[in-house]
Amino acid sequence: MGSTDHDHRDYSDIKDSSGKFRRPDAAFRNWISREEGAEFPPAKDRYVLYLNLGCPWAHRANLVRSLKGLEDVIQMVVMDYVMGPEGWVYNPERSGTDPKDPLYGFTKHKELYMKADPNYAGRYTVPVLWDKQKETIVSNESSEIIRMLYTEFDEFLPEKLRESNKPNGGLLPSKLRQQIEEQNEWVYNTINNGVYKTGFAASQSAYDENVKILFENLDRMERVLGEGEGPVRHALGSNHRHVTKQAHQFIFGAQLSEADIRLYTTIIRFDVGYHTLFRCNLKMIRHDYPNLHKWLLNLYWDGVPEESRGAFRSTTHFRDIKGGYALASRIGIVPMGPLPNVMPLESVQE
Ligand SMILES: N[C@@H](CCC(=O)N[C@@H](CS)C(=O)NCC(=O)O)C(=O)O
Repeated sequence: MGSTDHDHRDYSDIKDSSGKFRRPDAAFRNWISREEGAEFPPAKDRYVLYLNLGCPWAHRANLVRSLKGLEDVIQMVVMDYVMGPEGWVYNPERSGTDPKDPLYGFTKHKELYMKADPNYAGRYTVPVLWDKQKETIVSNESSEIIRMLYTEFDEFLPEKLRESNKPNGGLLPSKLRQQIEEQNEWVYNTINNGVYKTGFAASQSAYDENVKILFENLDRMERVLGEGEGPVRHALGSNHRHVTKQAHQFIFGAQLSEADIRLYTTIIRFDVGYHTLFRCNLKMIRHDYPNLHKWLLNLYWDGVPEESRGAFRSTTHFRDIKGGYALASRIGIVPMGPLPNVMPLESVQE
């Protein structure tokens, strides 16, 4: 294996004996809650989101913070997309990031984990939701952080941005919850984490197996987004025949939900990152998946601004995505294409 100019940590330590990539579970799993006596109650300017702009899991949290309009309620600290030997670091040279940790002056993310728990022995992952008052990590699991952000800070927001006032029940409506959970399960295993299982496969057989599963499930999602099949039919019950093209902008029809958020951060990285650098190269979103591509561009270019509020585009940073994967894949050379990073909306409009 040739070395790169950058001395960075890689993922070669997290594979099993057959060369399969296994993502370890997050370690800090507390919840911010409005309930009386909660250990971590919601408050303005008490919590800080630590992340970088390359990581898809961190992107979920950044996206929901913007979608919800929580920029003035929850502080955000941005690290570099390049890792040092001990994990994520700050880079005073990189525009659009914090030169060092504004709370403690740390230069490495590891130091924040050590402050929370001096005996911590796991990975120093992003995102992290930090409590300035208790000086500890609330959570480092993105799927749980985003759920806290949907509802628990609503008292600090204008009426119309509160989940209880959203006409369709918000990002995780109770009537769709079970279907969203079911979809999260297969999408996580085969697509969100499927690209990592493919890209970090350390044997030919692990790669061959996972690349096939990934594309079978992208094909499945393409069908789900097509008319007449998938969750829209269930969500709308017997009225499914009346679903119009117009109504079918999101995975669950006319409303943006958690399912869109969790899929977006992987699909927007697909052509520019995973296709080349993770060898997920049987097909591309822009050329081979018309429904997924249309769905993606509708989110990125704000096709339904009342739902997406410019948040998908404003939290997507291609420099950090392309640079981050170039290093994570150990190649270290950032591919120029495909260009443009994202196609114009007109390319999918009839
Ligand atoms: N389950 C976590 C996974 C987070 C994660 O693996 N983040 C990666 C970046 S994409 C990371 O920080 N890795 C650091 C390391 O492995 O040292 C979540 O969804 O929040």
